This record gives sequence, structure tokens and C-alpha cells, in this order.
Amino acid sequence: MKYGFFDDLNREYVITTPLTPYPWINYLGSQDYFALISNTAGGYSFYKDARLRRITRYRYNNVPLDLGGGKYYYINDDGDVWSPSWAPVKKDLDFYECRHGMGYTKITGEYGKVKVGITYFVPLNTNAEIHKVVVENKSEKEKKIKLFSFVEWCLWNALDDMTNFQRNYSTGEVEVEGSVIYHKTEYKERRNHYAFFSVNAPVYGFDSDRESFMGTYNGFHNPDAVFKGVPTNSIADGWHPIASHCVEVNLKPGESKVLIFLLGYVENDPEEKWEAKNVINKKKAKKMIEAFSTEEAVDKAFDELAKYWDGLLSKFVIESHDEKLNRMVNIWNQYQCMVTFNMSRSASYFESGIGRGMGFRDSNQDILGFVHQIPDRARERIIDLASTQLEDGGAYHQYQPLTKKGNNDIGSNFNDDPLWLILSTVAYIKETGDYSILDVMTPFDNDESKSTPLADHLKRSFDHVLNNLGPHGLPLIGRADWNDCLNLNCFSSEPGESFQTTTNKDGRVAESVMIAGMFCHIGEEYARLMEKIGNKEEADRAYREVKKMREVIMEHAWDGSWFLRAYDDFGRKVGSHENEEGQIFIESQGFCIMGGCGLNDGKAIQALDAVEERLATKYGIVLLNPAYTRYYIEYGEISTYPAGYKENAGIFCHNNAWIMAAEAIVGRGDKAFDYYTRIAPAYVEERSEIHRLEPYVYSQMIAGKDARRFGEAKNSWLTGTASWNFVAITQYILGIKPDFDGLKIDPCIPKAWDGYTVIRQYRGDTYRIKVKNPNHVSCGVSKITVDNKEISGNILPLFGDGKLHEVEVILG
Ligand code: BGC
Ligand code: IFM
Repeated sequence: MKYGFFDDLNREYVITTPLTPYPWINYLGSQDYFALISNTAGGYSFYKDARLRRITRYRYNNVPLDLGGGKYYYINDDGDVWSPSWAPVKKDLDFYECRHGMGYTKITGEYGKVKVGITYFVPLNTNAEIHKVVVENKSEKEKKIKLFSFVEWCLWNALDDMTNFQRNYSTGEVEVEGSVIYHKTEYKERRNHYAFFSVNAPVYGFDSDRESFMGTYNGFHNPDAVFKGVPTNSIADGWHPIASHCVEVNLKPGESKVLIFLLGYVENDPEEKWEAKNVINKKKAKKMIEAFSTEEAVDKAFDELAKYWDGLLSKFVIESHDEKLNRMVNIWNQYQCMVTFNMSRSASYFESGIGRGMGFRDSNQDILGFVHQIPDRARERIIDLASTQLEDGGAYHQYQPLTKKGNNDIGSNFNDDPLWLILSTVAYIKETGDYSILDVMTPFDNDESKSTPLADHLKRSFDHVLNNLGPHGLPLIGRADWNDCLNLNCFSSEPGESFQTTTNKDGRVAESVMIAGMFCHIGEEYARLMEKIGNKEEADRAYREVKKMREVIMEHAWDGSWFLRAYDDFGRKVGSHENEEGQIFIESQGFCIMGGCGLNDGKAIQALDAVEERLATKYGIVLLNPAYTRYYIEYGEISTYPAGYKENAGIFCHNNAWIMAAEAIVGRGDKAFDYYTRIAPAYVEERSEIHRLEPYVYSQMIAGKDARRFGEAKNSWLTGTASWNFVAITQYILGIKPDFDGLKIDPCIPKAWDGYTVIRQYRGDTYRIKVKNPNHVSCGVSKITVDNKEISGNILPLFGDGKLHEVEVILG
């Protein structure tokens, strides 16, 4: 069942009912100012950091769902009250539509022959969001409408805001000047920032105190001021500052009017502190308000945003027979990659914006998905990430985006972390050819006095694995590897005895086969990079170590039909047929094969067959099987989840991509693409009532076959699934793979396909790559011509002339 449809021409998902199975959201903002907005106008805004600079309030866990705060509008049409976004009033509308597009959301509601359309977006390079409101009288009579806006301010620190009431209820301060309501709580303190909400029309009245606006015991759905049609002109003094304008809109039959609301954030320089005693300096706000005071200016900003997205999405464009594939690759997967780049794992409807900052592992992986869109920002991000690395090559697991400093609470002993930095840097260089990034002097632990070139950071990442090997010669897992919940380090002498903690101490001997596989894959890339920059000695050493690791894997980590997952702290196998539960895990199958293990002796195929037999389901591939049905203290958090959820045998969409890649590596294009379609949102759209989350973006997890709610997704948007699935489809399946010396063409597709065309902008040139499959094979390139000349090998030449080059690829 569907709750809307894709409008590919406009790059929108159009939701046609407010009653989606869960709030379906979108993101606004592309640089520093961001907002989340649901299909019924729920959500919140923040500047750079969803924890420390929260601009508006949102209550997670609210009842009813998604009535926790938003950017609400109310219409009072002669006593009849409704909201164009359905919520919060929830009056049945005559027409409702929400269009989530690239960096904007348009919600339209119609009731009683009044139509209101609201376009929410953040103009480029602006710390503010625009709500362009169009009110149209579709009746035969004149209408005298009162339109109310509403936002509720957050007192900046989102955690403090929902806990420190004894203080907060006495701190709220606002100023109101004409049609602008300023929120200046804490402006006096060290934080010299404020927010404002304005409208480009005279107001009939306003409110800035929540209780005055609403009534003490009312909710968002029935505020007194709106129902009475009379704002109270309240000035907040502590308690709950809000901003609500009341504007009279008088419309003749058929007439429509446009109002521009601007919700903005300002940071003043210290010398600009005050306008007068205790009066904030409003200069910057007024400038912003002036800049967006007309419809023309707003439409121009909207066009600029659309052009920005045209640019970002023009780097990789596929034309194929499969419209779902086209819309995933050309629009939604790339869009989600940008959002994950901006947000890391901080703010979604499943991440409160408080719990986590930027993840070292996560943000490095995100780079794989967006580096082709804005390589400069990837470069900046790589250096930020590397600057939190520690001298021994380890890395803080997370850092706070506002300060860019490593977060000490979580520590640094996730032993996969360092390797991801190599992978992101290599991806950046392969995309851009910019080796100079390796020379950037980069601090350790943000201490400038301890800076070395980025190349040295990569070496330390590589060596961090080698310096932390366990009894079998496999990498020590530390607190966990990619699988945060596989916590194998415990502190008893015997299995099953009492443990102090399983999660936050350094590892003893537990070893990870996944890190071993990663080391083979990423270590080989490191070796190739060293070769490219002429550091032969380091390249030889790296190749040697990778070869050795492959041997160790085949000797100690092959379980007979698949790769083991780990050795626990007692040296016992994890992910083995010898185990009672958790006999096979997905991660080590994917990464050992990507790392080149078992390719020549049939073992890779054997492992993938085991994945198909034991892990694959119609909704995707589960993480492990059989699911853990009890708590194993020696495995940690993984066994705390009920069977079929999250890391305990859920379908973790992130790692499904590694299996697609592995299937492509062994040449099985049909299976690779089949796995792709099982989880790619556009293919899932038809079963939205089961899947429940947005059908235009990936979710982190879909409940696995052992779960009661098999097929139900959770944790949409912020997941490495976005970047890895983009890598899997574009590089491994469609086979357009950036390499050090140019684009490598190496498709592995379903045999039935006749071909497809990809337009790829790369290092300043544009390639139109027509892949033809006359013999209906999956892989193997028999001939490539570039501008009608046959080339040898499968790396497209670099021209550097900024022109379009026609490429024909014949498979067979
Ligand atoms: C979740 C994991 C997540 C981790 C983050 C765990 O509770 O289950 O999925 O990666 O927290 O630290
Ligand atoms: O790898 C992690 C990721 O860093 C956060 N989400 C869950 C994944 C698997 O545990």
C-alpha cells in the first residue's frame, strides 16, 4: 500500500494523506542552519549543533506522535479553525498534500474554500528558514481570515532545556519590535546569539508567552488565542517563550496573498553586543529580514537552491529501463547521502540530536557517498576527522560538531575506527586526483603542536591494526568493531561467571574477523596509494601485511562453509557452526570477500551461498542467524535485543551493501541486484504499510525474520546504509568506479539487462558512458571506445578539457 507517489520530474515525494504510518520527514539546510520537518509540519531547527544550539523545541516520545512541536500555522476563518498541515488542529481537510523535495518541503491544505500552501526552505548561505505562505480564497465570497504562526523556542541547550526546569523557567527573555519577535534568552551570558521570527506584513497582534497564547491546560491543537481570534500581545518573562504572529488576511473571491515568514539565527561579534542597555543588537537580523522581504527575493533564493541541487545531482546520472533504479540513483540515494554528511548521526526522528555528535567511523563512511558531489567539503571533513585522531592511531569514536573536539565519554577503543579514515581519504583522492591532501599538517587530538602530514595519520591507522593483534594474529576487536553491539571483552576468568562490565574497557584478547577483512580491503588500497605516491618501501610493507592477514584469515577464520565473525575473550569461536546461536554473521562474509579472501578457491562463493541460504529474506539480509534468544554476557549488547531486531538478526541495511559488493566481485550480477532491490526504498514503496518509514530514504534497520514485525523499518535517514548502497549500486553493480588514474569501468549486472547509460562528471570532464550487453552476460568488458577510438584496458582516459566524451562499453 502507498501513501503517496514519486514525482521524479520535480524530484519530490508527494504524500497524499497526513495519516502516514509514521511521520515522514525531510531536512532543510545545507551548511550551518538546519531543520527537520515532518509531513504535518512537526520538527525543529538548530544551528550547527542539534544539542548545543537548538533553536526551536521538539518533544520526542510525545503523545500523540509528532505533536511535540513544529512550525505550525493556524487559520481562523470566521471562527472555523484549521491547520493547512492538518496538525496540530487535525481538522479533516478537503485537500492535503506534502511535497518533500531537495532541501524544501511544500505543504498544502484546503478547507472551506480557502487554500493555504506553505513552502519551507533554507536559502543557501543563510542562517534562517523561510516559510512562504500563500493564502487563496477559492470561494465566491470575500474572506476575512486571521492567520496565526507558531514556533516554540528552545533555550539553546536541548538537554538542559528538557531537564533543568528550576533554572530555565526563570530565564526566558524576548523582545518584540513591529512584526519581529526576538528570542534572546542567555544573550547576556557568554553566548552572544539570538533567534528571531518575522513576517513581512503588519501584525494584528502577537504572542511570545506560551501560556498566554494557549491557555494553561490547552495543547497545540486548541490554543485560546487562535480559537478566540484574538492574540494577547504577551511578552514572555521566563516560563516558555514562543513566537506567534497574527496577521489579518482579507481576500476577495479568487484572490490570493503571499506572506513571508523568516525564522533566523544570529551570532554577533563581541563588539556588537548591545543596541542599548539590555537591548540586543538587531542589525544582522534586520539585514536578513530585509533581504527576504519580497516574494521576488524569496523565489530567487528558491531557484538558487534548486540550481544548487541540479549541480549536486548532475555528477552521476543514470538512464535505464528501470524507473525505480533511476530515481534511487539520480535523486533519493544521493540526497540522503548529503543529509547524512550534514547530520552524521545527530538529529532525526530516531536520533534526538543530543545523544551523539559526529561519529568517526560514520562520518568517514558517509564520505564515500557524497565525495563526488562536493569534494571540497569532503576534504575539509577528512581533515576535521583526522584532527581528532590519537597519536597511537586510535580515534575518538565521536566528536562534537560545534567544537570539533573528541568526546571523552565514549573513548577511543573501537578498533575498526582508524581504518575508515584510510578508506575516505582514498575515495577523495580517487575522485579528485588531489594528492596534496596527504601533505596537510593535521593535529592529533586537536593539539596543533602535535601535527603531522595526513599521510602519517593514515600510516598510524594502518599500524594501529598491526599493533593490536590477538593470539591468532587477527586484529583485536577492542570495545567493538563496526558492530557496536558485539562487545566481546569481559572480565571474568570463566565463561558465564560474573562480569564487571562488557562494554567500556579495553579489549583483552577478543579478535575480529571483520576488522581482518577490512584490513585486507582497505590495507590494499593503502598499499596502492603508497605506490602511487612513490613510497615503494611502504607500499611493499603494506602489501606484505595484507597478504599475511589473508593467510591468517584462511587459516584461522574459515569455518568450513563461511567466515567466522570473531574469537571471544576466551578464545572461542563466534559465528561458527559450532555455536548454538549466532552461527553465521553477515559482516565478515562481506568484508573478507571485499578483502580478496577466498576468491580463487571457491570459498567466497561458498560463503555467499551460505548467506543466501541462512541470512537472506524477502525484505533483505539479516545480520546473523540463528538470532540470540537469551543474554550472553560474553557477547554483550548484541544479545540484549529481542530476536530479529537491530544487531540481533535485524536486517541491517548498511551491511547488505557489502554482500551486493561481494556478489559483484564474484561475478553474480543477478544476485547483487536482487539484494539491492530488496531494500532500496523505491522498490519498498508498495509495501509502505509494512515498512512504515519513508519510502524515499533508507532506514538503518528492518525487523528480521525472527521478529514479530518482520519487514518493519526503524531509524530512517541517518545511516551508513545511504553511502554504502550508493557505492554498491554505482561502483560494484553499474561498475563506474573512480580509481587513482581515472574512471574504471567494471559492471556486474543482471544478465537480462540490455544495457544503460551513465553520465558522469569526473575531474572536470563529462563522460557519457553507454554500456551495452548484447550477449546478456553479467560482467566482463570486451571492448571500450572513447570518442570512437578503442582503448585498451578499462580505465577511461583523463582529458582535462572540460568537454563531453562519448564512451561505449560492450560487455561479453
Ligand atoms: C545501538 C547501535 C548503535 C550504538 C551507538 C547501540 O545501542 O544498538 O545500533 O550503533 O548504540 O553507540
Ligand atoms: O556501525 C554502527 C554505526 O556506527 C552506528 N549504527 C550502528 C552500526 C552497527 O552497530
